Amino acid sequence: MATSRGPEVVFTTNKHLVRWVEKMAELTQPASIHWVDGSQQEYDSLCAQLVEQGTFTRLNPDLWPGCFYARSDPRDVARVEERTFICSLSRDAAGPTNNWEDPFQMRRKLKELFRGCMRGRTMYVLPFCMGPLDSPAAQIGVELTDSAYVVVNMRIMARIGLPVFKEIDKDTKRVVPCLHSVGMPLAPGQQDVPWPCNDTKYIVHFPETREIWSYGSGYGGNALLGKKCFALRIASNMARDQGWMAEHMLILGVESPEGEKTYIAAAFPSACGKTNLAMLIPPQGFDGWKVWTVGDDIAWIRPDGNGQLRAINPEAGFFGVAPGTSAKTNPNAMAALARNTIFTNVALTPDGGVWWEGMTDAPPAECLDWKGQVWTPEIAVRSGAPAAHPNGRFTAPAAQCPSIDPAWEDPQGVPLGAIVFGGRRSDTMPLVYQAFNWSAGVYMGATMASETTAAAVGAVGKLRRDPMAMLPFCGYHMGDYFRHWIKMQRLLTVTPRLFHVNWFRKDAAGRFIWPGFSENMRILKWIVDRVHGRAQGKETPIGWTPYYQDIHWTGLKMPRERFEELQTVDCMQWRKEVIRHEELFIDLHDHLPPELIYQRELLICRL
Ligand code: TSX
Ligand code: MN
Repeated sequence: MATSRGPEVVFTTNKHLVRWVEKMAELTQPASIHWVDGSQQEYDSLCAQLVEQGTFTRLNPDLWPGCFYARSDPRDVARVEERTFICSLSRDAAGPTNNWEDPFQMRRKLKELFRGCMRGRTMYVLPFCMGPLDSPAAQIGVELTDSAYVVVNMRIMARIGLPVFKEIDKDTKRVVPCLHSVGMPLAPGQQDVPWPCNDTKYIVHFPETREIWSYGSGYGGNALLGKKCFALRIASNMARDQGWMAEHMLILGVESPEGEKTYIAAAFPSACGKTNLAMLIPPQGFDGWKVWTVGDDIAWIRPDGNGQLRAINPEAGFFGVAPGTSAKTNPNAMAALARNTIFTNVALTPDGGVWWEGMTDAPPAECLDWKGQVWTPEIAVRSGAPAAHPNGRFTAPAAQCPSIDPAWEDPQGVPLGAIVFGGRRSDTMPLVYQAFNWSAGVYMGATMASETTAAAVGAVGKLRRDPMAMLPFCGYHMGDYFRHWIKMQRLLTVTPRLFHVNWFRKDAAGRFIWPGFSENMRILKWIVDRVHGRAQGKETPIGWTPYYQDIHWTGLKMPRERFEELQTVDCMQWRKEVIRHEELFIDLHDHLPPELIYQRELLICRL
């Protein structure tokens, strides 16, 4: 198989790009260079090569056509926040919520790490476009990687290959250079392992020069550099400078039986079911209503010529958490991942299929777990070990999702009527409320928090602040980020309405009060009605809440008292909540916009 290509085919006429590739090849010393064309043949041959290497197992084509299965090294299973750096010129520009190192020192350190790190491997030159190729909002990067796993995953998650080289050669957009290595060079004759990686890990962003350097990991957000590194950390810097927003948000469209379409973007921390909401199927009692999916993770949002916010999904696929995904919780995701999907760190069944906790009511009698060990329900009772890693993933093409919006690749993006924040809160937070205005809504997003679950590391049930769900993803000072949010209003003629939802409130007995999932449609409809000025709002100290009679209840038994319990705004709980807002604000105080200080005062007065 030809792995070394280059001079015989001209992939790009961009001299800067060619020179950078040469320079990085000189530094990392790969055995060969492969310019990625993005074709199906190339994808097929890379997958075949990954099967040969033992990285991939081809799943049973009768059950899972076009699907592959991978197990990572057990030391390389998630993003590594403590190894993620924002190397701006000044420490102050990165802010207290990011790890910072001096960019010159970091560059020196990285050069040493990367020196010869691709020996014995192929360096793939992977051009990728975040956003539809023909979109003025799209951005381009080139990832140099020594991982074929990264190349095939990126082919699902982004637009890659020849059309992107063609775009680069137009020279109309700046290219973000991204260097990635698993950090495990091969000596001559050395046997490779299925999942090469290194215990030393660095995920480094240079916001001023717009560069990404990633070393030591082959997993998810550490390695698929278009996603969190580019589309959030680097893009949040571009967005601040250029007057747009790079957000950790799903985008969905609600269509009424009359054909009215309202788009909503929503930010949730992990373990709140973002992907499930993005692919919601309306419940009983919502005949003729439809929810369309534009994206499940990232939104790039900018004002159009009329001062209306429009959003694009910069991604082309879903890199979703598998455990908990089922035909009950998310049939659209199950359909999307039924073919042409890459599964990582889930369980492998004897018939060449995949399984994970929550996929079916009954577990398989026997399978191989994510570590490759024999797993049975009986063994699991004794060991407590799950078959799939809690962060096990599917990489599935967005186009395969049955609810994918007809406009999901519209180069202009979709117009946003509402922005929703949310968190997992067992108390204090009502099911839904609307902010009084833009500033109050920014305060709402800035003070957002979520309780930790077993899926995350650390204590279960601990409240964590996660402003706009961007805490791990904002590529600059969080206080300046709030300032940017406040300033965005000036660019708008119509401001989207801002809401907060909490599907996870519990009663005194510790049970979830709200059934969630499809039933969330009832709340989406109230939000849509508010956007169009059709529903009343009840004024409370924190914002507007729905009246019982303004929620469409057909198909769900929800006694008025139960609903009031869900919507309770308890001033005593809220006074405690506002005190806790101070914890975050104290860290950011010298960069906080005065509007947020003022909003906090107003809230305290109303309580
Ligand atoms: O994704 C969830 N959503 C959003 C769906 C569109 N989950 C799963 C969270 C983990 C990713 C939820 N879990 C939701 C929810 O709205 N709500 C809950 C809590 C819950 C769990 C089970 C029940 C009810 C609520 N079961 C019964 O009522 C039988
Ligand atoms: Mn995410």
